[in-house]
Amino acid sequence: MAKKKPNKAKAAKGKAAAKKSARKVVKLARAKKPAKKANGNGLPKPSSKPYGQAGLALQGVRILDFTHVQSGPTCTQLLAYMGADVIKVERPGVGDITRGQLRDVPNADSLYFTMLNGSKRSITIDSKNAKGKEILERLIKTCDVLVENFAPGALDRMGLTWEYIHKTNPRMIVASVKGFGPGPYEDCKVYENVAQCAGGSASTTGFREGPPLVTGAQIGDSGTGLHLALGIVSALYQRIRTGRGQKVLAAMQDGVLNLARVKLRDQQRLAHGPLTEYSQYGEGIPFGVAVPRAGNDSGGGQPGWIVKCKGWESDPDAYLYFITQAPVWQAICDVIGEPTWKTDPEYATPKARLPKLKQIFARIEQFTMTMTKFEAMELFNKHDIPCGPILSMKEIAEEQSLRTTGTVVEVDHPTRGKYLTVGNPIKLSDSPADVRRSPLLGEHTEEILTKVLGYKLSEIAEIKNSGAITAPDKSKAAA
Ligand code: CAO
Repeated sequence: MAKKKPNKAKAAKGKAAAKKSARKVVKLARAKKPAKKANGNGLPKPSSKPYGQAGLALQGVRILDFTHVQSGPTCTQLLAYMGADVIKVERPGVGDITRGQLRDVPNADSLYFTMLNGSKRSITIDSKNAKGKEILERLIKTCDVLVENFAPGALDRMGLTWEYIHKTNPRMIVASVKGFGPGPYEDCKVYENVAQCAGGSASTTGFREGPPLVTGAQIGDSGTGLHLALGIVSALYQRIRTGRGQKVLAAMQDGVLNLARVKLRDQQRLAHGPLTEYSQYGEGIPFGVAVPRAGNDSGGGQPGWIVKCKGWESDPDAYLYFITQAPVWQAICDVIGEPTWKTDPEYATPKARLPKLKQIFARIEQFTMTMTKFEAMELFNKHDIPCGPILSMKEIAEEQSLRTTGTVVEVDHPTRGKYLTVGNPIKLSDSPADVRRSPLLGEHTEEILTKVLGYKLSEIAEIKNSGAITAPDKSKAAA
C-alpha cells in the first residue's frame, strides 16, 4: 500500500514562524477570557504557531477516569491521545481487572489492559475509605470530566451521586457507559456480546441458515466508548457557553443500534416488498417478518460478496471482497473475460443482475482464484473496480503504511517490553496524537497527590497510614 512522505519544506517554514509566536497556550475547555481579537475583523486571532505545534486538541482538559474493562477505557484512551490529562483511579492492590486477564507475559500487565490504557496516569484510591473520599473530592474539584462505566448504581453507592458532584464542582461533566438506557433492563450488567445481541447486530449477522453471530469488532464496548467520547467533547464545548457541566450517557444497546442502523432501515423497507439486494431474493427464498442474516452481502446499493483467491485451500484469509459497482460493470466484464455481459440484456443492468448475483460472483471467483488477493486488488483497482483483500491480523501488524500513519504504534513498557497498540485512528492536522504506554498500577499516585492536588509530603505519610492508597496489609488482616 502507498506510503506518504512528510512535507519537510512546510515544517521548516513553520519552525521560523514558531519563534515569533506567543507563548500562551490556549486551554480550550478552561478558557475564561475570550481569545484576542484580530485587527478589527471580529474573529479570534489564529495561533501564529505552525500546524502541529500549537499544542494538542484537548490540552488543558483533565479527566477523572473511573473506567474499567473495555468500553470506558476506549473512550478515555482516545481523549488522552487527543491531549487530555487522564487520571485513572484504580482500587489499591487490585486495579482494573483486565491488568491480569488474558495474560501472555507472567507478572506483567496484559495486552488487554495495556492496549486500552495508553497515555494515562494511574492513581490508586480506595473510594470507600474516608481519606480516599477526601482525595476524590479534591480530584472532583480539579478535573473537568468524570468518566465511569461501573454497573448501574455503583457510583452512587460510593457516595458519588450526580447531586454531590454537581454541588462540589458545577463545571464537572459526568459521563457514563451503561448497558441499557432507562427502561426494563436499565439495572442489568452488560458485556460486549450482550450489547451486540440487544442492539440488533447479532440477529442480522451471519448466514441465513445458521444461528445469530457476534462480530470480532468490539462495537458494543469500543463502539460505545467512541460515542461517549463525542458526548464528552460536545459537553465540553457547550460548557464554554453555559459554564456548567452535565450528565452524558452512552448506552451500549443504543451505540450498537446506531452502528446497525442500516438494518433498521431494511426492517422498514420490508413492509414495501422483498429486499432485492439480499442474495436470498435472487435465490427465490421468501422473506420473513424481520430482517434476515445476509451473509457477506453488501449492506448498500452495490452488490458485493467475498470470493476466493489463490491459496484459499491452505490460507484461511486468501479472499477478496468484490463489489459489482454499476458504473464499472463494463470494466468488470472485460477484466473477468465476459465481454458479452456488457450488452446482454440478462446482465447489462443492475436490476437484471439482481436475481443472478450468486452465479455472477461464482464467475468472478473462478477468475480471482487464479491470482493472490494482492494481485487481484492491484488488477481491479487499475480499472477503478472497488474491492478489498481480507487482511489477517498478522498482515495488519506487519503493514508498514499503518505504522507510518501512527495507526499502529510500537511502545515500550517497563515490565512487558515492546508491544503494538492501536494509535489514534482520527487524524487532526493541528494536533499530533500523544500515544504512550499504559501506566503501572499506582505509578503516579504520589505525583498526582503532590503536584495536582497539592498535598504536602507530611500529609502523604498520613494518607498512606489511612489505607486510602494502599492495599490492606494481609498479615494485619489475618492477625
Ligand atoms: N475503590 C473501592 N471500590 C471500588 C473501586 C475503588 N477504587 N473501584 C471499583 N470499586 C467497586 C465498586 O464500588 C463496586 O462495588 P459495589 O458493587 O459493592 O458498589 C465494585 O467495585 C464492582 O463494580 P462493578 O459492579 O462495576 O464491577 P463488576 O465486575 O461486578 O461488573 C461490568 C463489571 C462491566 C459488568 C459492570 O461494570 C457494567 O455492567 N458496567 C456498565 C456496562 C459496561 O461498561 N460494560 C462493558 C464492560 S467491557 O466488556
